[in-house]
Amino acid sequence: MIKKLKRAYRHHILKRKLSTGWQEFRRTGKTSPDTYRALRQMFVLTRGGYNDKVAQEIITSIGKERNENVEGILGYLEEKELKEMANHMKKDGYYIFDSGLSPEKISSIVNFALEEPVHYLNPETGKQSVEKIKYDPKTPISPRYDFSRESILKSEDLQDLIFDDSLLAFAQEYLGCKPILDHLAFWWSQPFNGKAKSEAAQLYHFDMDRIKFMKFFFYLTDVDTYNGPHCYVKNSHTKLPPEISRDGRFTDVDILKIYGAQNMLEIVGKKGAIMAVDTRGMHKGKDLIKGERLLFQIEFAISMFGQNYSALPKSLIKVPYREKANQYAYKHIFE
Ligand SMILES: O=C(O)CCC(=O)C(=O)O
Ligand SMILES: [Fe+2]
Repeated sequence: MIKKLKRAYRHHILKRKLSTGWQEFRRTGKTSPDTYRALRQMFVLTRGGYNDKVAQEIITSIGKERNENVEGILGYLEEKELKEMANHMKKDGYYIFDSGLSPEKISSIVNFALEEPVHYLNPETGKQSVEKIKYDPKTPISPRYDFSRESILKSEDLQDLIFDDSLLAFAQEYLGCKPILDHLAFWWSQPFNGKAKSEAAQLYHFDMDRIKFMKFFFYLTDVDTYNGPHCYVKNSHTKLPPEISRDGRFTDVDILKIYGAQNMLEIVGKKGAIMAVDTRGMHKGKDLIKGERLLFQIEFAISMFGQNYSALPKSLIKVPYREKANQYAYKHIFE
């Protein structure tokens, strides 16, 4: 009884905070750290119910654009095929595409990632370095090396993916309304004796940056069980089980007990592989035993409400995409 009352009180407080937060967001386009914290707490408290309800309202109010015969990196797709693929993802929480990046594109992106200076996760402090270094495959100093979003935009190949019509169309089918590009990430991973696993996203967790979102993952190196496959718990993107009653990181043993081995997937793949993942579900990158992994990631959401990332300068957009960047899907992260 006391527990129930406590929960009701907490729910009431969070609801009030979020309602104020939404008003502020409508006015300013920004979410305060306090509101963002409330979003994460409400996600856990309602086991995702709050997100589902608010998402439905947003989806209805924004609506969809027609996806007629889209062409892009995922191939030439009719609406029916897009729907089928998105339905698989709605069921499982992830989808692995048949098509992938061409060998030319892969080597061009890898060369870029070997030349462009990168921040690294400092294993002592658990923070990202301010300085940038050149990634050296032979001298590991960290489990993870993240390119800044400004660096990402220097690559024309990556911009081709960021502005790809087929990815956008798939995101719309999955999310249910016109999607917004809301985040980009690109990083190298190396073995590092299991150090800084939490900061390197190598322990199971859920992401909760937005009300509803999804990520495209691109493997730029061959990924097997030893060099950091993305691990995903099948069908964990729906209601949170009662055992997951907090935010944070979870051990493999916790996850095994709650979801069962049959649902714990290691997504291995050749370089060039493309997948879509709803990382509201439980996931991690497996820490590496040998080799390396280079991964590019594009995130789409239904609303920017949530985590605040600084805007990116429009001037970084390459000529072919300057016009496109003004469209609804892209304009939110550029200024
Ligand atoms: O490294 C991975 O495969 C997972 C990274 C992760 O947690 C994320 O992108 O949200
Ligand atoms: Fe994550």
